[in-house]
Amino acid sequence: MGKKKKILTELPKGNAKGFLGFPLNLDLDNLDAHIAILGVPYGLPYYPNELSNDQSTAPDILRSSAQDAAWDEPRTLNHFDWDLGGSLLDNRDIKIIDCGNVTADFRDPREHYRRAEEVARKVFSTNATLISIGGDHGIPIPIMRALPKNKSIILIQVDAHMDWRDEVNGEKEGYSSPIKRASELKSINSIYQIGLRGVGSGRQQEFDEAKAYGSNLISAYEVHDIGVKEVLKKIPNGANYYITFDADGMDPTIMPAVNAPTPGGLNWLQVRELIHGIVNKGRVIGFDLVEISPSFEKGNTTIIHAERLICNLIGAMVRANYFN
Ligand SMILES: [Mn+2]
Repeated sequence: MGKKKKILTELPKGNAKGFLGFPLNLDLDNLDAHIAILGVPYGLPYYPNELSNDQSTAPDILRSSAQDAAWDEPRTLNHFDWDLGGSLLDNRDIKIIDCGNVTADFRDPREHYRRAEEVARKVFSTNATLISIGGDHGIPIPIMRALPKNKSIILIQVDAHMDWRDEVNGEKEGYSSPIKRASELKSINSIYQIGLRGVGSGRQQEFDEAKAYGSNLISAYEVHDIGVKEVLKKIPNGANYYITFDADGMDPTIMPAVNAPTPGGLNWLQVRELIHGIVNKGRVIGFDLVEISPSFEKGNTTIIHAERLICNLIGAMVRANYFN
């Protein structure tokens, strides 16, 4: 008898379609895609009741509540998109697969991260770009562990918070620690943290550690002051990039569904310009969008911005000739 095969991902709950109507396919060993979309619902909690937190519902809600899902025809794929100057995939032969959501084992909360890492490694090994939907800000920890070791990667974080805690309540892989854990990875060669502001879990010691590492800390106020073009000039060209995008990096007036709404965040124009700018510098090999807490949503505003953000990312990568 062979070893029972682990089920790494599962279909979204209910009758949800793949994100933007892209085909759902759980066969990760035969992945045939330029871009893989993946739900990663669960972080590692600081309190027992936080495992199945509000953020864990975001992948399915993004699939089912995106504007595109409300239309009776797949407009996003076929209609002219003014953000991109044409249709999403520019009439090119680009394959996008929604790989479903990473499964969990309630008897072992860490198993979800092991599976997320295994899925991410499979995707990266095919050279597809991975777009992960969280989940809280713990979920990039296993995904970044799976980043190819033979490429030097620049990490770009958009976030109100530094996320440099070594541990909280003994947990080293929760949502306050992704950048600290990234700083320990050999594959990450430099870090740019954009949108910092307000008060979070970080203290003076985390600030000092981030500075000692050489992380490039760019506050939201600096972005507002000097503009995105100047911010982009600080980031080297011609590299591989991994982008981790915390929804609270954007202003809470346009992304209200977050646990830590903080005034002064990036606006839509800034975020759009930043994403297009990074995509055109080199190659984005992975992106995650985390920390959407749907119970705080106001009028689908957060989800619509999230959807547009991912469409701008995809459309920019296609036009930068990533896939042909
Ligand atoms: Mn964060």
